[in-house]
Amino acid sequence: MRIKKAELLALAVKKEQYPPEGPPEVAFAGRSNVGKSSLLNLLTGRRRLAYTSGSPGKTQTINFYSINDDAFRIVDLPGYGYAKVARQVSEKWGRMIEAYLEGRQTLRRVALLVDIRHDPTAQDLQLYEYLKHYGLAGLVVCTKADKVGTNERTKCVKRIRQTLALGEGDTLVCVSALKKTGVDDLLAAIARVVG
Ligand SMILES: Nc1nc2c(ncn2[C@@H]2O[C@H](COP(=O)(O)OP(=O)(O)OP(=O)(O)O)[C@@H](O)[C@H]2O)c(=O)[nH]1
Ligand SMILES: [Mg+2]
Repeated sequence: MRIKKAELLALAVKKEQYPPEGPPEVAFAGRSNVGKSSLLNLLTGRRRLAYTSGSPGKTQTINFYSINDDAFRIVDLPGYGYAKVARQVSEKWGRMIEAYLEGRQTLRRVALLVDIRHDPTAQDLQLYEYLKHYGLAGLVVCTKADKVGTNERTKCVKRIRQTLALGEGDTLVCVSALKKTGVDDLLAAIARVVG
């Protein structure tokens, strides 16, 4: 599969702001700064489709993107785990994301993004368990693969698989937005869930 066209459909906080349910959706979730928005730009070949930032907390709304004339959608979620965000704000974000994850009939899968260099955090684990419960788990993306060498990468991937208790049927893909690697693998995995 190739992404030939991508357009922003909606920025949403509340359900009323979601675009009507249509084609299947895949969402990107993970810690702030892990590279969700960068990944969207990488996959779509558009450098500034989604805004990215060196400081965490850039994406604050649920952003719906229509891909290939609405063959499917990619949904860029706000990140979690940003220490400087007040607890009240972070609870609001949690509810915002939960409302989407629980209520969206057309949501097929949530890709959990984790930084390849770090062991998944307690919040990553918590989200992953939650995704399992809702039948949305099974796709993990290790971002910033350019930050580690080949040998290190194997070790990191093994550790991440162990921490998240991934099984044979679960897919793990390594990507680098910087080096533009992993696109084909991830698109293949996405095609399997939205196809
Ligand atoms: N080296 C490297 N840096 C990356 C990669 N992907 C993202 N980054 C950098 O990581 C930072 C955060 O990227 P974003 O895509 O904005 O992260 P996000 O997950 O959307 O963050 P929030 O919107 O805050 O949740 C930016 O400075 C990116 O340039 C990558 O593959 N390699
Ligand atoms: Mg973002």
